[in-house]
Amino acid sequence: GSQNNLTQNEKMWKLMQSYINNDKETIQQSIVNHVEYTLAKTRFDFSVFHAYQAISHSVRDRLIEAFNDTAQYFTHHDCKRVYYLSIEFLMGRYLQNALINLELEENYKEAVLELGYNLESVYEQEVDPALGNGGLGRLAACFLDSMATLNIPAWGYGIRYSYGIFRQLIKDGYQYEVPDYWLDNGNPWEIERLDVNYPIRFYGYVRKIHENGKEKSIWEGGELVLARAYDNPIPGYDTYNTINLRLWRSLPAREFDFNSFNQGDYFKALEEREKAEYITSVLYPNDSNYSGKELRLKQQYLLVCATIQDVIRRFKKKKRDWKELPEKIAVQLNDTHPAMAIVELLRVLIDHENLEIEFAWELVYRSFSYTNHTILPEALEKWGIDLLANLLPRHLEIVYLINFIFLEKVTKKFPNDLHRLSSLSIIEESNPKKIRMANLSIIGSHAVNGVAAIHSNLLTTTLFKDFYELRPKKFQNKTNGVTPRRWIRCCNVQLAQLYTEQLGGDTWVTDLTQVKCLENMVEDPEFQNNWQRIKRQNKEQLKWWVKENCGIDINLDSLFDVQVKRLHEYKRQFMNILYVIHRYLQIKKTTADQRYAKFLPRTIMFGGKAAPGYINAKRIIKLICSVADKVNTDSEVGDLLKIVYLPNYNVSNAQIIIPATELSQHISTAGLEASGTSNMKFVMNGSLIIGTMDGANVEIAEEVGKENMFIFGALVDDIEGLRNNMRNTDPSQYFPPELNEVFQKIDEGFFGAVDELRQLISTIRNRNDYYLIGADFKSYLEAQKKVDESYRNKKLWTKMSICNAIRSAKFSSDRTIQQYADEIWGVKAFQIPNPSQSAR
Ligand code: CJB
Repeated sequence: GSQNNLTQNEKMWKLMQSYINNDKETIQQSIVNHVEYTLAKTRFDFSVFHAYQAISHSVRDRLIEAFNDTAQYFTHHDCKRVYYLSIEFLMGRYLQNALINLELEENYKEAVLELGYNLESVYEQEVDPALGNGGLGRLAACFLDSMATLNIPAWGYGIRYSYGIFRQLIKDGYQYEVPDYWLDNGNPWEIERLDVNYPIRFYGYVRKIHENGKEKSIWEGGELVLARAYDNPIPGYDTYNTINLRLWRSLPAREFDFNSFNQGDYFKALEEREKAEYITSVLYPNDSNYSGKELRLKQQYLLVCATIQDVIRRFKKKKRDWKELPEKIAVQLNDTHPAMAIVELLRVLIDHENLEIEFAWELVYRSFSYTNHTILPEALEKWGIDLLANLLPRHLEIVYLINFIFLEKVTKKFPNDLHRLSSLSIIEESNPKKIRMANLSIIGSHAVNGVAAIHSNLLTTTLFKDFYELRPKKFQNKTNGVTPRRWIRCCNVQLAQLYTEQLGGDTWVTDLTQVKCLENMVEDPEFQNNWQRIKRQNKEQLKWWVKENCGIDINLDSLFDVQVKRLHEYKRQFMNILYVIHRYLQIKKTTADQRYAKFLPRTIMFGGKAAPGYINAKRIIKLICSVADKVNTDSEVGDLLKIVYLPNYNVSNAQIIIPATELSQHISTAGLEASGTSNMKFVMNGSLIIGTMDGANVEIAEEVGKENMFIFGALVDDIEGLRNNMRNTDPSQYFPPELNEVFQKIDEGFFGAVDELRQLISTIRNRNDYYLIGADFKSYLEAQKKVDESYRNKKLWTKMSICNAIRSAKFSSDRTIQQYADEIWGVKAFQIPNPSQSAR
């Protein structure tokens, strides 16, 4: 028949035209097919975990189809692309998010139920892909969701670590780090690209040759490894667009060194090659803390070098002039970790493509932009010259070249200003000299942004002041945001339902400003009842989680008070637990008959990982756990006070913790938390904030109203004066009496672990309270008192909670990404038509 007359291409097209259907039977058929042919299991002998695997593969099929169509569509329209480069992507579980974004959750729920499985328990089977430490990596994940949803032609680029952030065990009050080999059972969400491999060079030397009267540099020798692409489809919500997160894995190079295999030691030579795999083995578990390890620089360069090759290959697919580059690509640097991409692109343009340096440089900085995420000095990357000279010799030469050209321009504008010159220079004139990656990032970018208004202001007035004076227009603010898909729609299904009912539809999921319309429900008794019911059900869920994971019974009627984030002195979990001790001592001082009248029951929960080498952070965990031991077993206290350390805080348990929280703590020393993003998630889920005027708290207060938050503590402008005061005051006078009493109890060994805990408090007691716990403690106490008063008035609390949630629209990452797209990237949306909605 006519079939035989089709060309091979036409035949394939015809077969592919049968787009996947999503009725119950087709879904079930595809799941069963995967059980049989992908897992090679019999239908009668498979567990809920196999169900998870089969279901995921069936969802993956649907993702891949949209993913391929999207990529083709972008290519066909030759649109400007955004490349979001990040050393971390903290994605969390895929399955539920994918189903919700594809709007297939109901279909699958039904289909799976008939096969004998409850979809929720299937979700629980998935390990968290935890390729990030905390805020920075999670921000990148939220951004991908928003870029897909807003139909922006964007790709994420990162590293496929074999080991994500370690799993945290708490035993006898101490943190233990267990390796997270998350790929153990395979990963249905990725597509291994056997045919996308790029060579990456390390070490070697630069040879100079002369060609047409010009000097040319050739970087050669050293070691080669391969970077292989693994693609992770990212579906948008309420759109067919599905973008890509491309992660690189290192492998031994295909070319081999004849000499080493000829020495006779075959095994030794193989061993050398195997070392290549180690580069992308493990995520560095430091949050906001730089450590100048060579392996880390190798990871960074692998990411950068593979990505730039990929970007250039795509740009060159069409024949065009290099001058079009900044009109076709926008590269966003998520902090300085991928900043070497600036040098790498310039290197390719001048060494391989033979462009003139001035022309190439203009293409580079017009293409790049850079986001700063912290002003903490210990987090700023500075690579030693020797390390760089050895690992990336040509890049070091180019850095000097960039610096020379840049400083010449500065000198013209500010003659005889050596001080300014040395602060702007990429090279820190220390011994040994260092490369300042922040300076390189600013110089190589057309836009630089902070992540909340207060933080962006600090950048231009302190850390990057001199750069700001040079190019004020380069500096912008992009207040962070979080995706309402994962952080409302997925994690708080009941709240999502309430919104959908009240608003008569679910378009709020992509336009959070709609929930503002519920202002008129704030006083509505029925709405308030629904609100309370939802919070209580979420609290129940957390109660079970705590019972199962910590063995502790918590009181459902108590105020759920939560501080979950990485352990860090600037975040002041220490201050929180010192207050808890104070509260405990007050309860003990009250006679039994008065206790319940005087104190409100509270459950205070902490969670978060400490970097393995961060001694003080680990001591803070020990203090929290020691206090918990004492208090939780004190029969005089009963359920008036319970303290819980939630082990292994991660994205999937955040999805349980956050919706159940009534009060969340964001209490960093003013000026030190660049933004914070969990504060946004808590507010969206109706938690009230006790917090300082820091990071995005400031803007949250503007949106929800100060009267709906518990704000306390020194303002950023007070900090310097307070530190001076602290250093000049006798410690016994400096700390308020309530705090001295707490210190004394710890000193006495009341909570055990006396040596360790004494060392911890001695770090702040001896005129060394850098994070100003002593200065803020009094006002923290007052804020806590207000919390209790407000919670006593259930109606008032509910009202405050509602106001927080319905006024949180600004903190949707959709708003953030739209601003990046308009004000930094200059990209437009390209929405691909949904084939199932158009005639085929
Ligand atoms: N941040 O998570 C990190 N790691 C760093 O190395 C530096 C900063 C955090 O980034 C978040 C996203 O911008 C911020 O919300 C948070 O304040 C900051 O500490």
